[in-house]
Order: sequence, then C-alpha cells, then structure tokens
Amino acid sequence: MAALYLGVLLWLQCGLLRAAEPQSSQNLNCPALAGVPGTPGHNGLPGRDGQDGKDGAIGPQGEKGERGMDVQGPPGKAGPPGPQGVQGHVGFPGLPGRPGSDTMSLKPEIQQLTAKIALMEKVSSFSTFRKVGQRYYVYDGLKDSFDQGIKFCKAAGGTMVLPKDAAENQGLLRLSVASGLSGKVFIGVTDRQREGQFVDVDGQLLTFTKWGLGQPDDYNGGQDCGTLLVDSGDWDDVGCNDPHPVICEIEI
Ligand SMILES: [Ca+2]
Repeated sequence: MAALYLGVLLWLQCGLLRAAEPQSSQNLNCPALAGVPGTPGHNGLPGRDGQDGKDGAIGPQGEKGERGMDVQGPPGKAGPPGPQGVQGHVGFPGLPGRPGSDTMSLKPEIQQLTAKIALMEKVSSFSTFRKVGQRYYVYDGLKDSFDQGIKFCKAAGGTMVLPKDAAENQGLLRLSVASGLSGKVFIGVTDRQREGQFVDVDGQLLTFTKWGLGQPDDYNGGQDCGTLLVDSGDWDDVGCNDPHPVICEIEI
C-alpha cells in the first residue's frame, strides 16, 4: 500500500514538471502507469528444423547371442598328392579271347583295295591313261622342260614314264598316239651326270633302251635328256630345257 502511494506521488510530480518545463522534463525517468492488458496475440508459425545433433556415446555391449545351428560347411580344396604306393601283386590271367572274325583277317586286303581305289581315282583324273604291265601311263596335256616334268610326275604320285621292255615301249607309243601327240615325248632317262651314260631318274643304269639309228648323238653337245619319237617309237636324246609333252607312270 505504501509502495502504491509512493508510485502515485512520483507520477504526479512528473506530471507537474512536464507542464512547467516541457523541454527539460524529456530526460526525466518517470514511471508510467500500467494500462489494461490487451488480448493475447496469435501463435507464430513453427520454426525451421534444427541441425542434426552429435552422435551419442557408444552404448553398452549387448547380451551374448544364442548358439548357431551345427551345419557342415562346403569341402575345402584338395591337398597335394601323396607319395606313390607299393606296387601291387600280379593279377590273375584273363580268360581266353574269342576266335577272330573274318573281318579282322580281311583287314590287310581291305586296306590294299582302298589304296588301289585311291590310286585309280588319281589315274582317272588325267585326260588320257593306259594300263601297261603293272602300271598306268597317264597324260594330262602338260608340255614343259625335263625338270618340270620330273616335278609334275612326282607331285602326281608317280615318276616320269620309262618303258622297261618292248611291250611297255609299245604301250607308251599307243598312249601318245591316242592322246593326239606328235613329235617327241619325254622319257625318264638322262646322261647329265656322266656324258654318254644314260641312267633313270634315280641314277640307276638302264636295263632296256630303244635308241634310234645314230642316237644318242648329243647333237651340238647339248642333248642330255631322252625322248620317244611318236611316229616310230625309237628314242632320241634332246635338250633338257626343250619343251615336250610329259607322260607319267603310276604304279598300282
Ligand atoms: Ca639326239
């Protein structure tokens, strides 16, 4: 009650001073009387989310878990091989085998026939061929040097033709005529290693010859390879690089 009385007294004093000296009374610290409280304002909008807090302290260790199921895991890798064992005992003898069939005993003959058929197919691939003795004389239109003829016949699975007797010489003559050839055809004889001594392509001495009259004459010193004259069947030596028809013989 005393405080309220002092307050009202101080307010009245300040009011008098303001009326007398309006300028100086601006700096007076006069209390103001409290008015009637107004109605409360509306609630403001919610503030923004705050920043994440710091991680909390590590919690206490949990309780021990229950024992897992007893399931066998997958097998591990194979280990290194062990040392060699002791040799075992000799086993009992086996039972006697069954008698061989006819197919087994015929096997070599079948192989021979198969090989002959393969050679016959090769022979028949030439444009003309003729069976002479145990061999086939074949011609395929090649006209070349003596050395190229040797290579050609070797690649064909045979050798350059060389009659071994009068019948084979006649057979070569007939094949040449049947092939429409004329002039001379190469035969596998040469005296390049030793002048005047004709040998076959393997270097073996000849067992049969059919040289024409006055042949071989090594005309002008440049005739070291043999030919057969198609018109007579006689032999003549010619230049090895001269091109002549090449006839091969293939043994079946
Ligand atoms: Ca000659």
